[in-house]
Amino acid sequence: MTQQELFDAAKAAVVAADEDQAVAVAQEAVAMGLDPVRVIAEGFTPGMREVGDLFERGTMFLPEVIIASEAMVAAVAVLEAHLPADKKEKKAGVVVIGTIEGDVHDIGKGIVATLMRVYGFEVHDLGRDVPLVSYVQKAREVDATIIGSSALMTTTMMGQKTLEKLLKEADIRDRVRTMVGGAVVTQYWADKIGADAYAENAQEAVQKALELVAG
Ligand code: HCB
Repeated sequence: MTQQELFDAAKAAVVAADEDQAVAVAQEAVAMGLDPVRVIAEGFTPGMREVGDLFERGTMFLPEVIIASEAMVAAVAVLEAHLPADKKEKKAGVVVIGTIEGDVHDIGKGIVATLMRVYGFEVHDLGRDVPLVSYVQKAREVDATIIGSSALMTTTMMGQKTLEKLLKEADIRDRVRTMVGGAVVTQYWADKIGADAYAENAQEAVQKALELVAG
């Protein structure tokens, strides 16, 4: 199997909501020595995007989306186990990350958190459906450098705007950098609410996080 064929097989397994097949493809990728980050980004993630399109068009229904996302999570777990362990002696920074309250979408946020750990960040993952005040509390507690929030719905992205306000009210906005992401979020939205960075995917999230701590 070529690399491109494997990416196609990964996408197909998620679209077919076939967990066994998705795990088998992930294991094959490991056996082939492929970069786990590329397999997630160029194989499984496009599959999940296709699932979203099918759901939107009414040709796939919520129970199938749930099974497809379980297939993706299982495959990503296989690949994440093969990411290089963080061996950096100096911490890149402290990150608090979570999916905004009211939102249960956490696959992408989980990938971002994992990749940030690989790049030497100390990551505190608050999970999903996270009350806004929890970001503020955790950031204070661990003296966070970066707060990353994820929103996949137009309703919950409003929480990212409120979070900016809460951080100012708590008087810690000038001590942390904020990064926003998630399917519905854009650079325009980040600029509009005054977030310090927007990342379209996990690799970009790491790159922007490194720039934020450097700058
Ligand atoms: Co869900 N859902 N869903 N869903 N879902 C979306 C998000 C829609 C866009 C689908 C659609 O209509 N086309 C839509 C939202 C529409 C909108 O508001 N504009 C939607 C809806 C409506 C809903 C429900 C309301 C459906 C219902 O109940 N009727 C419900 C929400 C309930 C709730 O949250 N209160 C719901 C439920 C579900 C599940 C449970 C079935 C499942 C989630 C499982 C889980 O996450 N544990 C699910 C899924 C899987 C999706 C889609 C199909 C895929 C999301 C995904 O995992 N993508 C999604 C369609 C889509 O996104 N196009 C659909 C793959 C990951 C890897 O990409 O974008 O999340 P990502 O993350 C990237 C990137 O954004 C960035 O890096 C990540 C890695 O590369 N990033 C960050 C993410 N977070 C970051 C944070 C940072 O700081 C920086 C970068």
